[in-house]
Amino acid sequence: MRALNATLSTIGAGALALMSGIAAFAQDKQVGPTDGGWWLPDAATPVMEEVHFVHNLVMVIITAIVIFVFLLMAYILIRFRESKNPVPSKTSHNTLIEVIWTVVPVILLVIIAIPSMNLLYKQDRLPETEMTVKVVGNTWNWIYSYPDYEGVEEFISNPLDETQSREVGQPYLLATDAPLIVPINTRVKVLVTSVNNMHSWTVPAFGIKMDAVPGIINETWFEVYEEGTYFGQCSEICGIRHYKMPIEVKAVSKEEFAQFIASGGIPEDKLARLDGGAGVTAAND
Ligand SMILES: [Cu+2]
Repeated sequence: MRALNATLSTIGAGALALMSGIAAFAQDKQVGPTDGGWWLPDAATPVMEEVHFVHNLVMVIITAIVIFVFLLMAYILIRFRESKNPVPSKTSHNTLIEVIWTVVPVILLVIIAIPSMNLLYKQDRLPETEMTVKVVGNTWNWIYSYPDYEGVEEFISNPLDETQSREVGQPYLLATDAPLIVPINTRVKVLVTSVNNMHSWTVPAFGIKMDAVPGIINETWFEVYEEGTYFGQCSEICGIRHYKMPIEVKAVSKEEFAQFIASGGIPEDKLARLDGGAGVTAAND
């Protein structure tokens, strides 16, 4: 699947793929929107790889259809224009053509439907997961916790303002004071809910967009391949500061994650590094 995806992506976005390949060697890999970016973000999880595959497959099919219809229309306009074809044909029925224009779209729909259904199933059905994180949407921040581990407090992940983002060298409206920390190569179950209005926990590189609804716990999963910082945003139109609900997930090695949990699961507090920073707040303060 990865190899096929790579080939399809190269057809569509060769230059972009090359650029992100170079960026992957950077020390602290950051995955989020890029200036002038026009393709999907690099896949960081198996689900996103499949999103890429289905997306690229549909792109190839619809491009072929558009080109075919365009050429057919051009041919008809030129070949059957009034001056060239003064006596119009009275034909209104051709069985072979009718069979073709019914059967070909059905075949194309089946070709699209099979991987689409597989993808929906993969996104919806959780595999055996190795750990759980709980994500709570709260107007206007996210609350993260690790229910599997005792003595690990839940914490609030607040957005950084423009000056703070610049000072820590991370993108404004994507950077937070305390990222969600997860280990790489680990299947993580994500429980998503909200304490007030509806939000949506969306991390494009993970292929995740899960609604956070008060009174309901939705679940999804991811398994990150590579260490790095992955950015997302709330993507529900939840209110006036909707656009200020960034999501930052830091994928670290399993050893680093074990250390993080052993030391009480206290997130790296970026605000503490800045003058006048309020510091990370435990959610139950
Ligand atoms: Cu929101």
